Amino acid sequence: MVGLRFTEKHVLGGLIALLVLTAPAALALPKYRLQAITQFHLDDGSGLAALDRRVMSCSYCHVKESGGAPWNPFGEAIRATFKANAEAGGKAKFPEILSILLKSEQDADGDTYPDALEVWAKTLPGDAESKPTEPLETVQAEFEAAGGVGQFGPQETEKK
Ligand SMILES: [Ca+2]
Repeated sequence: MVGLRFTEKHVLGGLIALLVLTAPAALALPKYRLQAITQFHLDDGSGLAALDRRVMSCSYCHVKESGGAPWNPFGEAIRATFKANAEAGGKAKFPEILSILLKSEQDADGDTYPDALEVWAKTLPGDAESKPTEPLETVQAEFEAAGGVGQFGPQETEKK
């Protein structure tokens, strides 16, 4: 009996290890998320960290916290930018796509604050419930004074 319990323990341990290895679907595309965090300058101990335990939640672009389909309006805007670029014969990668999208001055979630402005204000561009508290004109002026959309261009290190 002692020997059997020993074996059961091992089987159980193996199952737990398997679950730990296969469970984090949220980490399916960590590259995109890490790239966006860097490109959006979100790794500076800003207020966005309060929205998730890790600086940028998967729900920044996805509907579900576990990532994957479906996407929220900002995630869909990224997908649409990828599609338009490919259809035009472009081969833009993720950092360039983000830059193209933010420069296009779209407002994915329709809360009147353009995506680039929300990225800079550290609110969620794919959630209309999340937006800056100051008037649009004020935030826009502060954003331009701080360098505008140019600061969200593809990072130099990614071109190497
Ligand atoms: Ca918005």
